[in-house]
Amino acid sequence: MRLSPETLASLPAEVARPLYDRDAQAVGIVHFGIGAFHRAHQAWYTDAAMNTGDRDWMITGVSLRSPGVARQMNPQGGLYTVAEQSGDVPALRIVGSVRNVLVASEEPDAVIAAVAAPATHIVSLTVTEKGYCRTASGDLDFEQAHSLSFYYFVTQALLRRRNAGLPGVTLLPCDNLADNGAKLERLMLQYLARHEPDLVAWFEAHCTCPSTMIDRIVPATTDEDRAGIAQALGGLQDDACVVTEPFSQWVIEDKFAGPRPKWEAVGAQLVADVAPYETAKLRMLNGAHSALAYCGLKAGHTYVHEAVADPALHHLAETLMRQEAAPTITPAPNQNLAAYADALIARFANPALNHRLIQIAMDGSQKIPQRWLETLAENAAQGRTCPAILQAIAAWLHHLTGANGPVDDPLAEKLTAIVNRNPNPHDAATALFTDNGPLAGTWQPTAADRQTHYAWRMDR
Ligand code: CS2
Repeated sequence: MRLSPETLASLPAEVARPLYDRDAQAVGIVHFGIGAFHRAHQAWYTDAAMNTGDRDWMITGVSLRSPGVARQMNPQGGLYTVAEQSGDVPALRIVGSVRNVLVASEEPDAVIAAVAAPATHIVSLTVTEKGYCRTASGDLDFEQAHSLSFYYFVTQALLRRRNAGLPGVTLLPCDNLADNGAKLERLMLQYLARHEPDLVAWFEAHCTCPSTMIDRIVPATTDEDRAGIAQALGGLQDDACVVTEPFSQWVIEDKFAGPRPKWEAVGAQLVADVAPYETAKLRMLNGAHSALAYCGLKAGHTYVHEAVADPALHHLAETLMRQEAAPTITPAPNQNLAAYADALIARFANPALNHRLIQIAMDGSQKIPQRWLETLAENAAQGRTCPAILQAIAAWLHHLTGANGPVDDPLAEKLTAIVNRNPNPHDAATALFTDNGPLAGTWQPTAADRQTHYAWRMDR
């Protein structure tokens, strides 16, 4: 038996469930990229908001290509479990905010209709860093942004909205990019200027793209997780369940084109400027995560909690966060970066969360600029080097040799070719980070850096 609206009543009493009448709520949000992260984060906040009485914020999820999530969620009427893990017994909650999942490659018209529907006010995105289809210089890569990208679907729907005299929408990016709202707005405008120039002025007048900082550690769900959750659900199978940590944070720029859920009533922060939170999160949490991933894999570890328990890597993460990243951040008045670093180390150490280093290691080319290179550049401008990040770069170069298995990165071919052609790490770094290299533009190794660490055969 699967978890579904019909079987909901038979769940054990300790499992929390939606307090609202799901069938009586309209869809107000269309979400592109309905993976585990969205289910444990924005959909979870939205469910909580509806639990407090907020109405009509059901979510239609969209997968661009893969039918996997639709197959998991639609037979369950969109219901799924969020399991918060920290000790032995996870806290379980059934989330009810997802109405259905559409697969864009199979039913493109339904996706356009969902975004164009009068009740839809927000189009949110977790399409990963590479899903924004950017060139190395940050412009839209028109080859990638083709008819199966969110740009296409949103544009087609906005045309319909404008022609029908409907209001615009808020485009809400929830991916780990610096200044994600401004970036999305710029890319979207480039897409429109090329494909629907008549829509540019309407978009500027009727749509907004707030920036957001989103945070919750969500490892990929395993078969073992699914088996454990089925047992806790009294035998009901949940193919769409997600496992996460108790912590979550969402800081949102208060710049909406129309109505929005009262997310602030359930823990989100609506602020005028997201930048200090976003910068701290990307450079400290994600920066340390990526360093632990590449250095941890090199040292033979599998999970984040194992890597951070290794004294050398613990020291590396501490140094990166406190001595390299934190000095580049101007905190918001209520933000304490030392306390933030303490909390991050504790979160990484959560032994109940099997967060694989290899999951974090993927798509390095898309992550490294905002996680490491901006920190390196800002320190270089002050005449400082960053030995921890340089060591992490060395470990990334090592990863690119195929040392940890096939390289999962949209630029894999280019990156591995550079590393194989340049066995000397200094040459490899020069080819990657300078001139027309795939990561050129944010930082380039200085003379002092060259004397510091990054030799991938060096010991950690
Ligand atoms: C991780 C993030 O996979 C990764 O690259 O660093 O997904 C991280 O777990 C989240 O950003 C935490 O909010």
